[in-house]
Amino acid sequence: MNGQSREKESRLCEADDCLKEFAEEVAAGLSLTPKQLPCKYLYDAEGSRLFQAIMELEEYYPTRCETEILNRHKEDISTIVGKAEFNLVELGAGDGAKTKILLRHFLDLGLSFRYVPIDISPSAVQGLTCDLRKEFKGLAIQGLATDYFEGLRHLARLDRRSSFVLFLGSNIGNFTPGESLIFLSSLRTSLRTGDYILVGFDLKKDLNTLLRAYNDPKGVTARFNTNILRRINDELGGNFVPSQFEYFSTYNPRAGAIESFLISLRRQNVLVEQCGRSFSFSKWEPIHTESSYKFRKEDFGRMARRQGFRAVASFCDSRRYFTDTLWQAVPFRGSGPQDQCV
Ligand code: AVI
Repeated sequence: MNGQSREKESRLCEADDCLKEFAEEVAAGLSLTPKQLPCKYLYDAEGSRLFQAIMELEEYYPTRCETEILNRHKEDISTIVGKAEFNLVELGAGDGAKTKILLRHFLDLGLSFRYVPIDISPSAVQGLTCDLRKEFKGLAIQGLATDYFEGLRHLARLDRRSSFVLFLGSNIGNFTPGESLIFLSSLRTSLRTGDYILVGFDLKKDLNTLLRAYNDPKGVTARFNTNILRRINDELGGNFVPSQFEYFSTYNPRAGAIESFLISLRRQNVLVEQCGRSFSFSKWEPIHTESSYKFRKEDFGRMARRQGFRAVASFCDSRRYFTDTLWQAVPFRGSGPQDQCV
């Protein structure tokens, strides 16, 4: 086998592995009570396109808030992080619309960096890479389509330049509190002392604003969530009828999260061939598709300290809806990363 066919073969195996994992996670999630599906599977090509449409909605304030923050504070950010050569690594890069504000600013300043966008959707990474190559001649860019945790392993293997990691859009809010701590601790382990991260947190706010953001009247958010059923049909041989499920999203004040569901409108059985079985739904039974946690400043100050970071600066939009917080990796307490949670 020559080098090219070996590479093709290994890509096919990777795709097979991904499909197997998808089938396993769907089977596990639909066997739970209450049923759930991992929200990372919302982002195939169509899901990423729908999420971009969400970001343009008037009701979905986080994108506009973060755009305002980056425009207002790009100078503060570059002054802090831009002293030496660095890798600008973005986890969950999407269409990179907000990141372009920083890219343009860093290039105008003549900073020496390479951009490494990482996203679970191959189509998003491809589209972004093409788009940036056209828009920013001379930008060094090395995209990667994978999930966050594989992205962190890649980050740990990058060259010896320092890293500046972007984790914007309150993507961290899609983790449970426990998952956030595991994620931040893995992120800290992949970094070197002195590296920086910029993390976006959506803040707790009045309920109407929160509820409107996830219940837009055009139904884009409903389509975004329902798309996961179509994806299971296409990729795993499912026979979901998406119109027999209704999207429902509400704020759970005890969890501090918007929680989103697809609710079965009738009693039904759904076969998913790749899972090798069918799943039964009773009338009004929910599938939990996504949680979007909202934060208070005290919450993420504590998270930073517990996970080996020092909060350097915090930037808010004018309505105080959203914060981008800049953290620096500090030496672990004790003898190693395992000692940090004390
Ligand atoms: C990507 N993530 C931070 C979005 C959120 O707000 O939880 C995904 C989203 N779901 C519905 N609208 C937006």
